[in-house]
Amino acid sequence: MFFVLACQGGDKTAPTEAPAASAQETRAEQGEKPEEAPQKKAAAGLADSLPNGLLLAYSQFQVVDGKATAKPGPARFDILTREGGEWKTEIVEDAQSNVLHKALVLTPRGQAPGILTLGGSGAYVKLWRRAKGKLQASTLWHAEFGGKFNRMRDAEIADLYGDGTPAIAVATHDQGVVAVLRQRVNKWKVERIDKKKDTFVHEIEIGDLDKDGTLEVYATPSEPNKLDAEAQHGEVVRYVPKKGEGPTIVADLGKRHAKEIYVGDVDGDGTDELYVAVEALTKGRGASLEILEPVEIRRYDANTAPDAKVIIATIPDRLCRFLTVGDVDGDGKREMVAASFSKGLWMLRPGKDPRSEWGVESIDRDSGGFEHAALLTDLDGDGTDELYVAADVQGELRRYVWVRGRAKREVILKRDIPMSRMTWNIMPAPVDVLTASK
Ligand SMILES: [Ca+2]
Ligand SMILES: [Ca+2]
Ligand SMILES: [Ca+2]
Ligand SMILES: [Ca+2]
Repeated sequence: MFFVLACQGGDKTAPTEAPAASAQETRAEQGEKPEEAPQKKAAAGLADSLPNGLLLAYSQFQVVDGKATAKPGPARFDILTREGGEWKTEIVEDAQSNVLHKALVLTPRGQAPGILTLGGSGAYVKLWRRAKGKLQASTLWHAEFGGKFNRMRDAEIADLYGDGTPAIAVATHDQGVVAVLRQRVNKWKVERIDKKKDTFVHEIEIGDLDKDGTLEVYATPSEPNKLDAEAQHGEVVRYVPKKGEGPTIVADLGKRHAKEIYVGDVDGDGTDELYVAVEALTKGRGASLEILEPVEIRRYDANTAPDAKVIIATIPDRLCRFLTVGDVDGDGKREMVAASFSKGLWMLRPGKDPRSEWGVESIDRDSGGFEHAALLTDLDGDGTDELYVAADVQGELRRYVWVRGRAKREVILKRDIPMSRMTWNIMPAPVDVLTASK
């Protein structure tokens, strides 16, 4: 039963240059039961087919004797669509990297859309398109930065130069490189707009906080990740590529740092603002780890001082790696969902004054993950956003819809060995783009 379902959904597509194909074949030959089965049962109100699907970016780990090891397998992204009353998964592996941090749709000027991926170790930005049904990648940028790690960590796409051409702003590890990829006739030109020794840049966001019509790029450089509880300094910096400006520090986080930021007009006043999920200040380690100051969600407007602490919410956890924004109840006002490491999902709603404390309520405590990737998006196109969450601790991809003010959870996918995979990002995409020329 599981196998049949997985076969229907599991058209594994290997990139042409990836030697991973043999590994996949081996797995199939051994008759190993696919570890993941799409959940067939639909919740009330879930249509048999959806016009939009999801792109899920993963690292995966080899399984020995039923247990996940620390040994990474090839990087992977999944294309998830819903057709004929079933969720269907197409798996794409890329052996040139051991992690894909993000997969998203890119439509270059004058070209058909493709799927852009950001890979780590090796660091690759690739664009995937179908040829005779198979997804094949072309490399837009490959780099070795000269440090210990080579990772493309995040990217956002926008018309940064106001010339009608999408540009790709990219964050990398571990030499602080921030780059903008600009479309040229037959290639993408890489402009490095920053570099800093031994620095991880985790996240990119794009918006127009000062409302001058020119887009700004925001990034989160920090000291290299430390697994112990020592302080890790970080900041948020701004670049204005069109004006050649930056980096300019917009948030100085002192002994703390952030891996997650969000830029957008959440409060609906017509101007973008920046939200920074500042990780906790902790003492001790392991079982004696103590949270001195929990996760804070801080707000910065164009005129907010870098050392200001406009805290709109605190989350009683150590880490918060995902903020996602949408309208879960269709009232035209936007909500923010914060996905924290081990304390679940949180709903944040601005009150009368969106520059002071917001309402915070727990959506689901039983949801966790190191990244805990989450996305509010309207896959069924009914005007309200659903919440999609990769609960990696539970090994489930879940969907939440709000019914009479309460979040209702359903499971889309479940894997037997939760630790065998880590979900780094979830992005929406139109089904016709995902399946074009299939
Ligand atoms: Ca601006
Ligand atoms: Ca606003
Ligand atoms: Ca709302
Ligand atoms: Ca919807």
